[in-house]
Amino acid sequence: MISIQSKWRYLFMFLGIQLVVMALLSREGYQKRVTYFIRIFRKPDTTGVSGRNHTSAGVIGGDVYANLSHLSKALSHGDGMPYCPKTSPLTGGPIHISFPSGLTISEVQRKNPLVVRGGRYRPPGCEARHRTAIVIPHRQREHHLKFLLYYLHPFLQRQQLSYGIYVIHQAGNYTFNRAKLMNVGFREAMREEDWDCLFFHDVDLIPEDDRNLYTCDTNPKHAAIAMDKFGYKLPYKMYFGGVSALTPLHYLKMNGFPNNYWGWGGEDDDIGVRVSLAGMYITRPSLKVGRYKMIKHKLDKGNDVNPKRFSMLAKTRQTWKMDGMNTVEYEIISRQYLPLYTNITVNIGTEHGL
Ligand code: UD2
Ligand code: MN
Repeated sequence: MISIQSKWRYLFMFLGIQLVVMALLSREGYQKRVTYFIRIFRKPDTTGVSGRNHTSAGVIGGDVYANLSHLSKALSHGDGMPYCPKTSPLTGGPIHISFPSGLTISEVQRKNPLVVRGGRYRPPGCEARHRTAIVIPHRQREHHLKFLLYYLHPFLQRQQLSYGIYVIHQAGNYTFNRAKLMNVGFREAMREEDWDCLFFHDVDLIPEDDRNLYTCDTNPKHAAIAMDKFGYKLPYKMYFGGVSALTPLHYLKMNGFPNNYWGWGGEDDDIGVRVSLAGMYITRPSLKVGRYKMIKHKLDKGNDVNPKRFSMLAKTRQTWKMDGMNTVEYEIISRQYLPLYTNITVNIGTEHGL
C-alpha cells in the first residue's frame, strides 16, 4: 500500500521525468544530442573537414551550401598536407535549384568566403587531387552568370577541387562566336596555371547533382547529358553541347574548337565530330547524375541562327586541322581578377579578320 504523501511524490516525479523527456525531444535539443553522438563515434578526420550534415541519401534539404559552413580559413594550405579522399565526404546528391529574384552578386560573395581573387579556390586542410578550370563564354548574360556562380562555387567546393572560374567576354556587338571564345579561354587559362582539366560551360546551365564530377576522364566528357529542356534525355547520340570536359591533351589533339562558326548553332556538333576525327570518343556520366536546369531565355541579339552551319558541318573532316587552336587570333582588351571569377574581355574580330 502507498501513503497519500508518497502518491504525490510519485506524481511529481512522473511529471518531472515527462518534462525532461519533452525538453530532450524538442527539435534543437534532440538534433544537438544526435550530432554529439555522431561526433563521438565517427572515424578520425584526416581531411580537415567533418562529414557533418552529410548523408549518402542526399544533400540535406538539397541546399548546395549545407555542408560548407564549417570549412574555415584557419585550416592550413601548404606542403605536406594529405591528399583529399578519393570520394569527397561533402557530396551528397541532388541539389535544389531555384532562381530568387533578389539575389545579388555581393550575397554570392558573402556565401563563398574561401574563394580568393580571380575566383580561385583550394580545399582547406587537404591537397586537391584535381585542378579544374571552368571556361564560360559570355556576353550580356550577367543575370545568368550571377545564378551560375551562386550554384557552381559551392558545387565545386563540395567536390574538394582546386579550381578557377574564367569568364570569356566577347567585346563589341558583332555576331557571337561561342567556340572561338572557348579557344581564347583555353589559351588564357593555361597561361596562368597548369590545369589538368577544362570545363567548357554555358552560362545558363546549372548542375543538379553534385555527384556529377567536374574532373576529366581518359576521353573527352560530355557532362550536360540530361537537361530539363530536353526532358532530361540525351537529344541525339553525338550531342556535345552545353557543358563538356577535356584535358589539355584532348584539346590540343583535336586542334581545339572551330573559330569560324559565327552565330547560333553547329559549333557543338563540329566539336563532337572533331573528338572522333582525332581518334577519341565521348564519355558521359549517368542520366541520373548528369542533370542540368537551363535558365529560360530567348535567342540573344547578336546571336542569330547561323545559316551556314550545315554546309560547314559537312566539311569538318577537311577543315579541322586547318582551323582551331593553331589559327586562333584575338586581342585581349582586359583581364580583371574579380572576387568570384577572372573576367577576360576579348576582341575576336569578325569572319573577315581582326
Ligand atoms: C545550345 C547549346 C550550346 C550551344 C548553342 C548553339 C544547350 C544546352 N546548349 O544553347 O552549347 O551549342 O546551342 O550555339 O543545348 N552566350 C552569351 N551571350 C550571347 C549568346 C550566347 O553569353 O549573346 C553564351 C552563353 O554562355 C550561352 C551560350 O553562349 O549559354 C549558348 O548560347 P544560348 O544559350 O543562347 O544557346 P542555346 O541555349 O540554344
Ligand atoms: Mn542556353
